[in-house]
Amino acid sequence: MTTTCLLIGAPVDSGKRRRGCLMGPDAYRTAGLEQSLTDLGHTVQDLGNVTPAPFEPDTNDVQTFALNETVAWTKALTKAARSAMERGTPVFLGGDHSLSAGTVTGVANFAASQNRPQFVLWLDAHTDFHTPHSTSSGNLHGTPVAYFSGCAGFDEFPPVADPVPQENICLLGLRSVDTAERHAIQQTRIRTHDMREIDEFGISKPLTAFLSDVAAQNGMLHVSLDVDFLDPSVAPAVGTTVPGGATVREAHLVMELLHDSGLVTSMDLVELNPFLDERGRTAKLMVDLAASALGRRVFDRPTRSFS
Ligand code: 6HN
Ligand code: MN
Ligand code: MN
Ligand code: MN
Repeated sequence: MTTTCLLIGAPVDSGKRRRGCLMGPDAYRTAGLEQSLTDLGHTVQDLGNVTPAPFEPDTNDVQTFALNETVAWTKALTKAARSAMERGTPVFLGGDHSLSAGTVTGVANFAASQNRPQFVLWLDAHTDFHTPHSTSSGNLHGTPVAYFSGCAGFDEFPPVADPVPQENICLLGLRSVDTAERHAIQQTRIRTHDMREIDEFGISKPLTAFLSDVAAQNGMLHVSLDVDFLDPSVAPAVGTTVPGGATVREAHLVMELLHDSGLVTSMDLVELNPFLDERGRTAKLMVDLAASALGRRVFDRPTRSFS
């Protein structure tokens, strides 16, 4: 199945203090994302980079760093995501994870217009379930899941028209969860799968269970891939490395299963900080993973018959 893939740069760098994610979109372009997807037979359009809505300079960065800028990005990306869904399968090139406050609310708004439920697969070491009130780092890249699922405490942000239902959210790869997030998430129906579970039972088990539910409800599926889902030994270009992450093969298997499912309707590639990369290896791995999600495979797997 070929797809119209829309590459949309989201050089958001306001979600944390360490700079560099603004270079992400160009790193993906340099690593050959467009060609990789074209080689799979897809129609690929690079729509360039989104720019934030106008915003007042942030003067008080104590409780939440760069709040106005992040709100401005959220507004612009919600719009960009909503309209891209009319035209194809958007792949958002981050940018830090605060961008998903915009992309997910935009795609969920489109799903609602189609009377279809929105689902989100969150591939990340972290839950990103803080609110602007619970965060101790003040870094808003740690908050998008709470925002798009409709939690209170985001008064400065646009209201969320179509919150993603908790039971439609699957967090996979967890290994660094702050106390406030742990307490909050345990009160929800969000599906959480930590690395311990993945080690013991394999990564395909929770994923295929989730995908069956998406399919059964004719859902739309947004996949948000944080670089730190991967083990830092294979993906060093991220500011929030946590040891014990997914291997190259575990990550590819996730992407291959996603492609086989035919359910993915939008995707984010987030948290790549090219300033921290080693000769582009993390950018290239992320491009390869995106290609797997869009159908790259070593061999077709024909049904074998023994007669
Ligand atoms: N990410 N929980 C930490 C914080 O600062 O709130 C880390 C957040 C990481 C954000 O994964 O995109
Ligand atoms: Mn994240
Ligand atoms: Mn993370
Ligand atoms: Mn925190």
